[in-house]
Amino acid sequence: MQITDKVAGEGERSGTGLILSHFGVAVEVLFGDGERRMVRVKRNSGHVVGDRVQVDEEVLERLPRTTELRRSDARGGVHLVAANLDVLGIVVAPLSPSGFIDRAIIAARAAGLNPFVVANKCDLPQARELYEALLETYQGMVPVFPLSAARGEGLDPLREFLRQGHRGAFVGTNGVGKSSLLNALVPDIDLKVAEVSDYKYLGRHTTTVSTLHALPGGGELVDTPGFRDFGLVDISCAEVAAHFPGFEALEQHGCRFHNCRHRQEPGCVVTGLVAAGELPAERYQTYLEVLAEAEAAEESALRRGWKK
Ligand SMILES: Nc1nc2c(ncn2[C@@H]2O[C@H](COP(=O)(O)OP(=O)(O)OP(=O)(O)O)[C@@H](O)[C@H]2O)c(=O)[nH]1
Ligand SMILES: [Mg+2]
Repeated sequence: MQITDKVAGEGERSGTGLILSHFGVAVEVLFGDGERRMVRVKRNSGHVVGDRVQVDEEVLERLPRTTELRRSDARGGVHLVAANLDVLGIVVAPLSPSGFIDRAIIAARAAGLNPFVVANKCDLPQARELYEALLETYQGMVPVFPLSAARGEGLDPLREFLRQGHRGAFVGTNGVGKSSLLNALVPDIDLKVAEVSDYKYLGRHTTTVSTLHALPGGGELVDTPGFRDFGLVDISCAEVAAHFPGFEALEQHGCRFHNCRHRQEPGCVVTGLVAAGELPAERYQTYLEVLAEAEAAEESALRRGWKK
């Protein structure tokens, strides 16, 4: 599918299309023949980038979604990142906060998306040691692409991966280089990127609206505004354990108790791996943190249910 720059006049077209971007009271829709136009929507319509829609004149109806990726922020607000994705690109750079990758992987897997990690800014001297550790932790569990968007180095393996017809989104904290990466992958777009390239400037919000782009070699990617916390939404404790990166052995060997939370239960595969030195204690600690968050969320959902 080729995304063209032609924008048709309002009210001229009907048919099914794909939401490319969302601007408060209007969405930009791409129709099957490559034409794009803005269609008005209610401010809190709930439509997001990646939604398939049926448009009749000015009436827009959302079609059923195959996937939905949600996250919560530090204040408990729930955000829908995008719809109908099949992969999620988690972008990191030196100084990215820890914890983002694991939560994003769990959320992606629970939503039926295959996560991958993009380790950007490989040109910075701080990157080497950091990314060696990152590869050690995640290689073999999720694809990891170390690259430099600024220098255009290391992009081919990522292009090859996306070419298989994937539709994904880049998520990551502010300033990790999501938009820079999109600009490098799609030569005819010019997304706004932060002016200061200093790796310390991770706190600015440069991108404010999510936008979907087709890659010249195949595949589609959504550039999203950066955010600091990938809070989990409606993820059960069982899902945390099932999707935690490093717990893949659980797929083959179950624990003694089917509802094992991998704390002190006897016959637990995970604590066995930690004791044998096959799972780093640090990784296990991270699991316990995420598990505690999921338990707290489950309990507060229960309390809300009781109050009804
Ligand atoms: N050294 C270096 N700098 C980079 C690289 N990629 C991006 N940058 C710089 O990092 C800064 C932030 O890049 P953006 O692409 O705006 O980051 P973003 O993730 O889209 O940020 P938000 O839109 O705020 O979420 C810019 O000044 C880029 O020039 C890279 O590979 N190496
Ligand atoms: Mg950006």
